[in-house]
Amino acid sequence: MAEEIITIERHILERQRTYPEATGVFSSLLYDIALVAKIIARETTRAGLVEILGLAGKMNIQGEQQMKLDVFANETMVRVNSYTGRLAAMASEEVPGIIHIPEGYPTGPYVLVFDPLDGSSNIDVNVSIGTIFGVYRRRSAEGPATMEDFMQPGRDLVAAGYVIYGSSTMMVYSTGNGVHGFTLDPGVGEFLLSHPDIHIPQTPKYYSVNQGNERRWSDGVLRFTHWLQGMDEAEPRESLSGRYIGSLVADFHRNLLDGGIYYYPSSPKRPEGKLRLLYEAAPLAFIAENAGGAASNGWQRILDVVPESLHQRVPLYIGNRELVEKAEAFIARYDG
Ligand code: AHM
Ligand code: MG
Repeated sequence: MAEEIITIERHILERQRTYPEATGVFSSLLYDIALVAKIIARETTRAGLVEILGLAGKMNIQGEQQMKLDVFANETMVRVNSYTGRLAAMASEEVPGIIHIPEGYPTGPYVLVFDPLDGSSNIDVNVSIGTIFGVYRRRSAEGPATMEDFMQPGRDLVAAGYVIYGSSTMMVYSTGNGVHGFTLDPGVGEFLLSHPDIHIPQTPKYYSVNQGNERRWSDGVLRFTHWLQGMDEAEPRESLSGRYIGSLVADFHRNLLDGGIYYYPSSPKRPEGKLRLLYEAAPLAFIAENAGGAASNGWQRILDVVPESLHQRVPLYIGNRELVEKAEAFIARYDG
């Protein structure tokens, strides 16, 4: 019998039907994000052709130079989602403050957080990049959204996901009911269900960390890494293979499908770590947990960390639960 072909639209709608009280706003929001993904994917694959590469000359809030494609991705997300009446506001890694809905347009019950184009150092060299997003229900009653609407821990996410622009474009999302992956058929412009109900494999294969930072690691991180490499004499194990792309989405995606751990620890140079809680760590932690994995900042579950500011950073350990717990154990023992 032939396999069924399921578009992301149908998948989202069918899930919605299992919630009789659902108004459809949330489903439409997810579909809007899929549209943004398609537009960014189109632009990414044409990047070298349309001379879009290079620096736009602006600095973002993190003091980094923005690539043109970052600006494009950010603007696309904002333009698609500003006028639909589904959102109360947005927050982006590329924008300092809350992105409000323009005056005169209706607001909705959700807020959207996103990293429009993650792994931007990889754009110029044709290596995979990604988009990360999270959706929360607004907390304030009505009118323009407030900071309170964004200072929610990841455990309160109603949906999260990412898009990877790789050898093909994939969108992976969860609403807390399994993790599902869709591959873009560029010919018809549809995301088709290719990876239903993703579970991180029991046996991990890879560890992913920027080994170039090794001299700045704490004892705990160093010893944990030696353990992953099978070099811990007290507790020998089969060594994992090292893989590091430097695009969080791509590194996370590979480890989700093949098993493994990604980590970006804190260091004296970056005491808070590098990655952003709201735009990167929390949404991917939501995906990881829903796929049977885990995510921690080294001592606390990422989904329990309550943000105090929009652009807050966190150390991140994410992937197979057993490995994340082991990282916590090494950190507690040697860095405590
Ligand atoms: P970005 O949001 O500015 O692209 O930074 C986040 C990226 C992640 O995708 C990646 O895992 C990490 O930074 C790589 O950092 P490093 O080059 O320090 O290893
Ligand atoms: Mg990023």
